[in-house]
Amino acid sequence: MKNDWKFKSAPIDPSEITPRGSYLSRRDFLKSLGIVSASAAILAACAPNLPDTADAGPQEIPEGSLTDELGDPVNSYDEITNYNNYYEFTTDKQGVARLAADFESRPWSIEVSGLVKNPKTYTIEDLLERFPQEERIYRLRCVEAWSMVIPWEGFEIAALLNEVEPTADAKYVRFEALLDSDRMPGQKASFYPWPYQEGLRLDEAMHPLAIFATGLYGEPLPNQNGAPFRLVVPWKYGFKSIKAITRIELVDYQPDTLWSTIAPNEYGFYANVNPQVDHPRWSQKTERRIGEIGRRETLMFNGYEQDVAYLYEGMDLQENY
Ligand SMILES: Nc1nc2c(c(=O)[nH]1)N[C@H]1C(S)=C(S)[C@@H](COP(=O)(O)O)O[C@H]1N2
Ligand SMILES: [Mo]
Repeated sequence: MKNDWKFKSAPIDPSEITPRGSYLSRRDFLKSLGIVSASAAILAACAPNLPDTADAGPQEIPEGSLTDELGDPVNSYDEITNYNNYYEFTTDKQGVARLAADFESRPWSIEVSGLVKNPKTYTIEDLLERFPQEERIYRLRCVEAWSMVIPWEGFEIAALLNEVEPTADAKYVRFEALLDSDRMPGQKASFYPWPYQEGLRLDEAMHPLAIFATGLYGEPLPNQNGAPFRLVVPWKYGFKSIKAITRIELVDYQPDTLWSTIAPNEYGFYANVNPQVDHPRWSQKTERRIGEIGRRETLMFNGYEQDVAYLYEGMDLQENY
């Protein structure tokens, strides 16, 4: 199923529209200029001091050359890395990039435990080596009614879960982010019940659209986007896609989540994108695509309805928001 699986919502396989590798990553771009890889690493580390042409990431991608399966162009690297929600650093979306710039995402390990036959602690290097990384161009729809299109690199959650083998009792997957207020200054705000945590039903986590992201635009994941390892669940509101994961636990109960703990009437466990279910304080019928003027209609399950609707058959989606 995995290899020949195609997006049902897509009229054409996205890889047929925008072949993988049709753009140059910054590393390849630097290579094409004759800059060797050792100095590329140094250049990357010093990027903020470089002139704009070398600084802005893969700006060599012709505008609009990469699209999602609906034909929407990807957002620019600049937009994706300078407008972020990441409360462990700050609640100011335009301030995350600067505050996260010096975050050390190595060494990093991810403990997988609970109701599994093969519990294991992986380093990020293990995961990158073990699971082939592929590109997935997904819409990200924030519960705050803005959205972007992001070219992620990563691998299916199912690949990792199949390796640790959930037991028959496992019903949900619980994800926990790093807890370290020395490295994440926003965690000094004690209003939030840190660490950030999230959860999925096991069948949601096993869905081929649900991935762990390790990169974007062909580069390692930037700190502000959740380096080195985050979840991406494109049919759900962005807050489900937890960044900086350090623990994954298979459990037999519906896990608490940070947002449903703070405001259960506003942020449910399911958090499926749904234009028919308004947030108590605003409408979810439309959204603002970053970089566009005006608003777009919000699509059921963020446009992935044909792929995921079966997961919720017979469920009341007004109740299970
Ligand atoms: N650990 C953690 N993960 C998080 C958040 C956060 O504050 N902390 N914010 C979430 C929200 S609300 C959104 S919209 C997305 C934003 O992802 P991006 O900044 O990569 O676009 O990350 C989600 N994951
Ligand atoms: Mo969000």
